[in-house]
Amino acid sequence: AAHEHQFTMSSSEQTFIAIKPDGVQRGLIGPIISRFESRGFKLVAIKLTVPTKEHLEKHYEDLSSKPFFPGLIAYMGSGPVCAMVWEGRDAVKTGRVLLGATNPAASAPGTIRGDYAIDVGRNVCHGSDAVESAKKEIALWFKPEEVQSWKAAQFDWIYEKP
Ligand code: IDP
Ligand code: MG
Repeated sequence: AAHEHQFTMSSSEQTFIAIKPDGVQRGLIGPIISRFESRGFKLVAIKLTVPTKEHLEKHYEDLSSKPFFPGLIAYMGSGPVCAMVWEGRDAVKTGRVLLGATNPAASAPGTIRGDYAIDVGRNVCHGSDAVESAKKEIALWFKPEEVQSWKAAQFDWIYEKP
């Protein structure tokens, strides 16, 4: 299915985006949401939540052996996170482009991390790195009924073909 997604023009690909505690504290929920909205992506789920240590250890399980892992878990659990699901064509890949590089020092101006962050350990926003991990993350952060299916009135003005 991951393979299939890469070669279709599906406008219903979903990605998990989360504004981290520093982004929430710094008043960046609005500006970050605006970038996804104005690009043409559709918001299908959103909640403000303080994730537990167990939840974060699962979310970042691939990084458990990294030296920065304990600090990462403490940072991510230090306050509310704005968890979201955004939908649209190539939402995963384009979401990562909107985010910029993991290290803000390497992120181009115009990207979220390139405009709002300096330190890799305070990089304001998370985005899934692949369609498969997006599916896993969405299932971890949201119940199926928390993800809305709706038709955006502007759809035909954003996509030539569905
Ligand atoms: P990503 O968020 O761009 O996908 P990952 O490699 O998945 O980057 O790392 C997850 C998060 O862990 C990063 O967003 C960042 O907050 C943190 N992180 C990654 N590398 C470092 C590091 O070298 N020092 C401190 N924190 C790091
Ligand atoms: Mg990652």
